[in-house]
Amino acid sequence: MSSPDTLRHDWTLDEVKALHALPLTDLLLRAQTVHRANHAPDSVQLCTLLSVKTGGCQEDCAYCPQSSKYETEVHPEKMLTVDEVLSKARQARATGSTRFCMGAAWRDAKDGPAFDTVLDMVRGVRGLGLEACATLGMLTDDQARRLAEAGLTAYNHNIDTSPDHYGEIISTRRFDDRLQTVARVVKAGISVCCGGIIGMGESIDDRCEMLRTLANLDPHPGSVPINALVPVEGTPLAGMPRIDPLELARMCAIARVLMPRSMVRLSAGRTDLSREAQVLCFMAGANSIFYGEKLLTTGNPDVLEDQRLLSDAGLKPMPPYASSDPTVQATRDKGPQPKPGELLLSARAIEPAE
Ligand code: SAM
Ligand code: DTB
Ligand code: SF4
Repeated sequence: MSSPDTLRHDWTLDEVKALHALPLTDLLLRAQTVHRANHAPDSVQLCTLLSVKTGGCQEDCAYCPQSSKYETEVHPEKMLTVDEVLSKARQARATGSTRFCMGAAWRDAKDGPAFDTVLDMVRGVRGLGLEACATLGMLTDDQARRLAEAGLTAYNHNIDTSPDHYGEIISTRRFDDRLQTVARVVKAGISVCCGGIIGMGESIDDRCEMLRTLANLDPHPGSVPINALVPVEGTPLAGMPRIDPLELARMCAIARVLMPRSMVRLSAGRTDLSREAQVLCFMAGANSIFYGEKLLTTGNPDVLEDQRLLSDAGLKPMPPYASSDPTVQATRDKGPQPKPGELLLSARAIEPAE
């Protein structure tokens, strides 16, 4: 067994499967050991999502309510204004969130006024003292560079599942297209947020292969969102059974062992998890959550509920830029700087709920 802080990028599928096959208690012990060697064990990063351009997407991702190929309750909306977005970002900051992630239902970002507006949103969010993240679909090198220049901290672009299972889920783009955008984000000096979804009918081997692909990226993604499928009426995956929370904890633990310094984000699906299951995921090395009553179009636990969970478990919100990803650190000094008053506000710890 390698030391708990060694970074490897040569994991084999057999090694990952062997981790998956461990008794959960043994796997949790390994993950905790790695976690404690690399992170403050009592801190959880709070990230807030906002859909800045909802619905009408041309892709056919089988899990997604925003695809125009499926009849769901999500309908195309016009893009939010910079003021609307910054008002939501201020609200998120007031509840203790430190990263604000803006999502657009795009196959790829198109140059022009909409992209320029996103750049203004990024600058505005950074000006509030928050880390800024965006998820806009595929990017060109030049778009990645412009996002970096605007001060973007991180870019979310998930591989979603294994290369083998990918064709069952999405037909309108290739797995390699995703990896290409991830490489462009790295090149531009933006922290990569890249993870996937479980509960889409994939095998255990697919889950292991997905984690292996992420862990063999060099550098490792700065954050790794682990989503449980939110089955949405009207999408092809609407009838999928909910995944076993122990499987989610197992995925968090394996991600932690494979990618010791990355933030492992317990992402979509928390509304179906008990408090105990969520604490198990934190024990397994998850140290980040989406925080706020909405993900992009579906629900997430209430802010008060999450504050109470953290406080009852003796966990505290992580300050901004506390991630050990050097790229996150470097973006702090690039792009718009917050005024001193704004910085103080964002560093304020949330009050524990009564
Ligand atoms: N359109 C961009 C893209 O696909 O990269 C950005 C937005 S897209 C909604 C971001 C990610 O949300 C997807 O890659 C997927 O991992 C996740 N996601 C979407 N719908 C989901 C669902 N129903 N359950 C779990 N995760 C979901
Ligand atoms: C990620 O991995 N999960 C988030 C974020 N990155 C963009 C999105 C989850 C979306 C869940 C379905 C919805 O709310 O539309
Ligand atoms: Fe479009 Fe992203 Fe949804 Fe796929 S996941 S349909 S690319 S918004």
